[in-house]
Amino acid sequence: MERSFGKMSENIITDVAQNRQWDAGGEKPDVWVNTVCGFCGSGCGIEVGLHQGQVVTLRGREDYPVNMGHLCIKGFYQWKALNSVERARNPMLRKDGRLVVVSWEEALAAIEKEIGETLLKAGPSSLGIYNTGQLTLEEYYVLGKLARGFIGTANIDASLRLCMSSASHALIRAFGADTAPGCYEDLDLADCILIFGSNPAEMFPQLWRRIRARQKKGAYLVVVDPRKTATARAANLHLPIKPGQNIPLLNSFLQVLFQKGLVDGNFVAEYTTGWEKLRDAVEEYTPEKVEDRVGIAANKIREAAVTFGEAPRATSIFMQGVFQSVGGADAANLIINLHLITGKIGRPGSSPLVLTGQANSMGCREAGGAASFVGMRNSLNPLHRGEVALAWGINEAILPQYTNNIFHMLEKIERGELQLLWNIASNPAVSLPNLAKVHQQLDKVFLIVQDIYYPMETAQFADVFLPAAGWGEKLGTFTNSERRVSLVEGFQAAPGEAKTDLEIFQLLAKRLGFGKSFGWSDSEKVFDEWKRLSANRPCDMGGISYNKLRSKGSIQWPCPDHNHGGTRRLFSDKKFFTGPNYSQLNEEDHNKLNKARIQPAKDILPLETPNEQYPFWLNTGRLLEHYHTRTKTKRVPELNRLISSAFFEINPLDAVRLAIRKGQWMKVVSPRGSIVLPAKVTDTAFPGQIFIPFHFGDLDPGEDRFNQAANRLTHEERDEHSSQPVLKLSVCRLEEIDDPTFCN
Ligand SMILES: Nc1nc2c(c(=O)[nH]1)N[C@H]1C(S)=C(S)[C@@H](COP(=O)(O)OP(=O)(O)OC[C@H]3O[C@@H](n4cnc5c(=O)[nH]c(N)nc54)[C@H](O)[C@@H]3O)O[C@H]1N2
Ligand SMILES: Nc1nc2c(c(=O)[nH]1)N[C@H]1C(S)=C(S)[C@@H](COP(=O)(O)OP(=O)(O)OC[C@H]3O[C@@H](n4cnc5c(=O)[nH]c(N)nc54)[C@H](O)[C@@H]3O)O[C@H]1N2
Ligand code: SF4
Ligand SMILES: [Mo]
Repeated sequence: MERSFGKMSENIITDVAQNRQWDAGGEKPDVWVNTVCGFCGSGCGIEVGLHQGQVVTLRGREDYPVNMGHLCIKGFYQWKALNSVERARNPMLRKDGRLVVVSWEEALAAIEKEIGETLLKAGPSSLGIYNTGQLTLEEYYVLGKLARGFIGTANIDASLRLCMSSASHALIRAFGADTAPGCYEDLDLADCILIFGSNPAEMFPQLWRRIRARQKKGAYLVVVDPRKTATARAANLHLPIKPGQNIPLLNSFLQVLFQKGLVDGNFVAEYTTGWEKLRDAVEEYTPEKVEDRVGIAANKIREAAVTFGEAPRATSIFMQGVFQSVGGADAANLIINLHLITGKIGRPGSSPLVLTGQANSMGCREAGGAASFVGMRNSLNPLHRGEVALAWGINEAILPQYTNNIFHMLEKIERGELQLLWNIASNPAVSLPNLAKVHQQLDKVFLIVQDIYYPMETAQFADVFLPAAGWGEKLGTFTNSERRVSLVEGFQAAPGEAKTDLEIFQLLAKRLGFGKSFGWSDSEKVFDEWKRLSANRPCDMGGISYNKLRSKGSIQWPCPDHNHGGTRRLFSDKKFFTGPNYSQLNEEDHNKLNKARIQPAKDILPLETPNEQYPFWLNTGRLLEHYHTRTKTKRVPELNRLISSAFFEINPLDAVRLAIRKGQWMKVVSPRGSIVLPAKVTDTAFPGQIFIPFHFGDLDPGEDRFNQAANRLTHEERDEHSSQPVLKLSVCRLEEIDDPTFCN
C-alpha cells in the first residue's frame, strides 16, 4: 500500500476556509437535516441533504453562529465514516479465545451475570466505567446516574482525563465551576490573541478562520509553541518555547505585568482573592532571569506580556501544549491569572477561552458522565448530595464522595481489585500512555467494549463487544466550547443490530433491576429530567427544550427559564461561581462570595529530559486530517488518502547531522518501547525535537508489521492535581533499522 504522510497542510488549511459544500454530484436533496459536527469541540453547525433517505450532500449552516456556513475537511466527510463496511453490526462474546457473534439477549445475559457476580463478591468498587467526550449529554446523564446513583461505584472516568482534566481543575480553582468563561465572539473583537500550546489552524479550523480575519483587522497574534506549526507561522510573534517551560514563561509574563503596573487594581481588589501571593511568587521571574531556561529572549517575553497587558481587549486560547505539559493545571491557572490581574474577563473581546477538545466533552462535564458530579455539583457537599438523591429517589449514602480515575482503575486491575471494566466510545489501547503496560492491564480484566467499529484496537482485549449507533444515527444534545447547546439529529439508521448508547444503558439498567428509574421513552424525556437537576447550577438549562433548540438553532447556557435567550459570555456581572454551597470545591476561600481565585504555580521540572542515551525531546499531537485514534478518519478515503501513515518530524539540521533522508524509515526508541516510522524532514520541528502524531494505532488491516502508536513511547507521569498525563514530553533516540528494504 502506498503511504502518504507529507503533502499537506498549508493548501488544505487555506482551501478549508473556502469550502462550503460537499456534493456527491448526483441527486438533489429533498430534505435537509440540521445537526452539529461530531468531531472537535468547536461545534460547527451542519446541514445534511438527503434524497429519498440517502445522504447526497452536506454543507455548513449559514445561520449557525460558530461557522457561518464554513466547514473543515473532517466536517465535510464525516458522514462517510458511518457507512464503512467495518461498522459493528452484532454483539460478540469471547468463546474459546475468539469473539463470536451472539444475540443481544446472550450478550446482555453474560454482562448481567458478570456484573451481578462481581458486585456480590467484591462490591461496587470492583467495577469500573471508562467513557469519552463523544456521547450525547443525555447518554452521559443516564450513565452517570446508573454508575453513581444505582451501582454506586466511584470508578467512573473518561478520555477527558487525557484532555480536559487540567483545564477543569484550573477552572474550578479559579471560578468555582468547570466552565469556559468566554465565547468565540471574543476572538472577533480582541486586539491581542494569545495562543498558548495550541494549534488551532489544524485543530480548530473554523475558529482559526475567525482569528485570521481579526488579525487582518489589526489584532496582534502571539503564539507560544515549541513547534513551528501552521498557527505559529501566521503569528505576529512566535515564541518557540523550550518544551516543558510553560510555568517560568508565564510567571515572567505576570512579573512584567506587575512590574509595569499593567494591573487592574480595582478589579483585583473587588473581585478576586490571592493576588498578593501571586505577585510575590512571580517577583523573581524577570525576563532576563528566565530567558535561557525558556529559550526566548527577554525582550520578546516583555513584548508579549506588554502587548497583552496594554491591549484594550485580549483573549487567550490554551490547550494541550499546556494541559499535557509540565504542571498542566497550575500553568492553566497562570493563564487565567493573566486575565484576572488585568481585569480582561467577562468583557467583549476579553476572556480566557479554554476550548474543549472532543465534540461533547462539555456535555460530559455538565451531566456528570465521568469524574464530575451531575450539574457541576460537589460530591462532598451534603446539600448537593441531597438534591441529587431526592431527584433520583435514592438513599444519599450510595453516592460516592470521590471518583477514581482511569489510572487508579488500571492499577486496581493489576492488584486484582477491579474485575470488570466497561469501555464506552474510547480507544484506550491507543490513546493512553505507555501502551505496553496498558495492554497487559486490559488483558487482565473482564472487559466490555461498546463501540461503533469492529475491529478496533481495544476490542482485541474485549470479553464482550456491544455494537453502538454513532453520530448521525441518534438524537440528543451536544455543548460546544462556548457553552452552546445544540441538537444533534439522526439522519440515518444504525447498521445491523447496533443500538444507541442510550438504549444500551437503559437495557443494562433494567437487567440490573433498576428499570423503574431508567424507563424514559426517548432522549427528550431524559433531557427534561436532566434540566430540572441543572436548575440553579452554573450550567442551568432549565429554559432549554428540544422545541426551543429546533426553533432557535442553539442556546448558550446558563438559560434558567423559558423566556431567557441564553448567555453569551460569563462573568459580565463579575460574579464568579464561588460562594457557600455553590462552588465545586470545598476549600475555605471558595466560600468568599462570588470572588475569583488567583492561584500561583509550583515550578516543577519535566520527569525526563534528553540525555546521552535518548538525545531528543519527543512531542506528540495531532494533524488536521485525522481525529484521535483514526477509527473514523481512516475509514474515509478522502481523508486517509491525504495522510495514511504516521511519521516523525525532524529538523533539517538534525537530519543532515545524522544522515537521515526524507522518507527514510527509522526506529524511534524511548525507555518504554519502539516504533518504526518514516522521516518527515521539516523546519516545523526545531533542532533536538521530534514530533509524532498520536493518531495511528496498531491495527491496520493487511499491514501487520506496522505498529505506529506513539503511545508505545510515552510515559505515565501525571499532573499532581488533575492526574492528566504529560503526553507532550518524553525522550527518544533514532536507530537505523536492520532491514533496509522495509517499506520500499
Ligand atoms: N484535526 C483534529 N482536530 C482536533 C482533534 C484531532 O484529533 N484532530 N482533536 C480534538 C481534541 S480532543 C483536542 S484535545 C484538541 C487539541 O488541540 P491542540 O492542543 O491545539 O493540539 P495538539 O496537537 O495536541 O497540541 C498543541 C500544541 O502543543 C504544543 N506543545 C507541546 N509541548 C508544549 C509545551 O511544553 N509548551 C507549549 N506552550 N506548547 C507545547 C505542540 O507542539 C502542539 O503544536 O484538538 C481537537 N481538534
Ligand atoms: N500521545 C498522545 N496521546 C493522546 C493525546 C496526545 O496529544 N498525545 N491526546 C489525548 C486526548 S486530548 C484525547 S481527547 C484522547 C482521545 O482518546 P480516545 O477517546 O480513546 O480516542 P478516539 O479515537 O476518539 O476513541 C473514540 C472511540 O469511540 C468510538 N465511537 C465514536 N462514536 C461513538 C458512539 O457514538 N458510541 C460509541 N459507543 N462509540 C463511539 C470510536 O470508534 C472510537 O473507537 O487521546 C489522548 N491521547
Ligand atoms: S472545525 Fe471542528 S466542528 Fe468544525 S467542521 Fe471541523 S472538526 Fe467539525
Ligand atoms: Mo482531547
